[in-house]
Amino acid sequence: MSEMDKEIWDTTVSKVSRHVEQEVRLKGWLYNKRSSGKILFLILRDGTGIIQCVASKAVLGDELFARMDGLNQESSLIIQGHVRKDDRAPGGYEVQVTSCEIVAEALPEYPITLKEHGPDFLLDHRHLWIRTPTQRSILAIRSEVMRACRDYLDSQGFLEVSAPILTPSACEGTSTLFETPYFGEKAYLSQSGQLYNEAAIMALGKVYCFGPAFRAEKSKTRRHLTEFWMVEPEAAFMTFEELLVLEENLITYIIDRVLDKRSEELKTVGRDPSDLEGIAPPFPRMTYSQAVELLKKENVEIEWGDDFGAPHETMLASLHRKPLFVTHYPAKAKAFYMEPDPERPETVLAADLLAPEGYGEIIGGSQRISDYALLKQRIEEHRLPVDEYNWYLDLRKYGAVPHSGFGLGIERMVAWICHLDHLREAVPFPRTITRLRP
Ligand code: NSS
Repeated sequence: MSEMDKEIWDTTVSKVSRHVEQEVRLKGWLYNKRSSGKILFLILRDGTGIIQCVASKAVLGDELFARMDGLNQESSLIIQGHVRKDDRAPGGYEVQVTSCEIVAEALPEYPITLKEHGPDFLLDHRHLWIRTPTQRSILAIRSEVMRACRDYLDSQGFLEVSAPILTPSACEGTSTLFETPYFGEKAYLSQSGQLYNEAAIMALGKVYCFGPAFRAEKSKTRRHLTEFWMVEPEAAFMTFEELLVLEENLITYIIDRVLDKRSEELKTVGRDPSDLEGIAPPFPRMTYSQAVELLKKENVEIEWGDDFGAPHETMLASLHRKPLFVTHYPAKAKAFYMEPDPERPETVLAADLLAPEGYGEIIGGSQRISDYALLKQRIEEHRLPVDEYNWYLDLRKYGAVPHSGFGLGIERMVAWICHLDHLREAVPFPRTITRLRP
């Protein structure tokens, strides 16, 4: 069988436009159906899209037609038929069924119906809910975002390294650590691969890790998961200024990729692409001190030295259509490893990137301390066990260099792109303080 024949024989809904007036075979699930007694309209979904298949009693025969007519939603099918362009059909194409195989008949009363369900019901049925067009589209966009991260960083000469998940120490503060017994001692689920990336750049130059991160976030917010995915690039000799440029370029690349490859999915989730067009460097910037001034002018309660909460971020980011960099945070509001600003050492060379439309921080990044004595002092000030950080301090003993990196939260990025109300729809199986199942 030639490649072309094979593609026709095992095509997908997303590719039917290439096979107009040809016979194809589609494998999928029954999403909906209607019957006129002699004609059946079967709506088939196959993971790549949805298409209407028209089956007549004359072609299928009485017995198969009756069985098909009685099928429940979600029954699995292999349908063979002729592709026709039809502007009236949803999606613009339909299939005239020539034969049909029922793979498995679904039980009646599929729990997810077209009527409104509450969020808890849907989340309890997340294993089925992901089949619906909107959820499927969000997950397809998520996959595109993740691939875009890898493609962009690979194209810039970064190498992917795998950071450990089981770790003996904290990267982002001890209050959100997940503890687990580890053969007679305690281990923690990784909050970030950053510290290991810092070791890896001294071997490989430019690296990124990409994996799940865990935070026992005690607060119940729309923006926090206890398990989320993060891509974390890190590069030796990269300055703070270069870091911000890398962030802008990565975000722009991701947005362009989704606009290019996932326009159908954006439509399905109800996102107007023009909201995202025009997201291009340079992104606006403001220092933390300028941001505090601005917030005070708007009568928002904040004191210099406080970290921003969701309302602060939302207000600041609403000033622009593009994401906003807030830079030079007070050292005491941030993690232990951040390089002080030589001009104003009570602040650090750190930047958060705040997405517009109330999505808040999507990236946290900084230049890292490269001086041994200062880093040790910061570890002590943060009351972290120095012994566990000796290997990390070693990196400052043997050829320290200025270096920088950041972490982009995948669910925050997807939530912004898809205009979601809550991060839990941006991940296949969300984990929050109140949800471990399914
Ligand atoms: O805590 S961060 O701001 N920074 C770090 O973890 C650095 N160690 C990363 C690095 O420089 N290599 O988290 C980075 C991003 C943040 O901007 C969010 O987009 C996301 O990770 N993030 C989260 N997403 C979902 N849920 C929770 N709880 C969460 N925490 C951070």
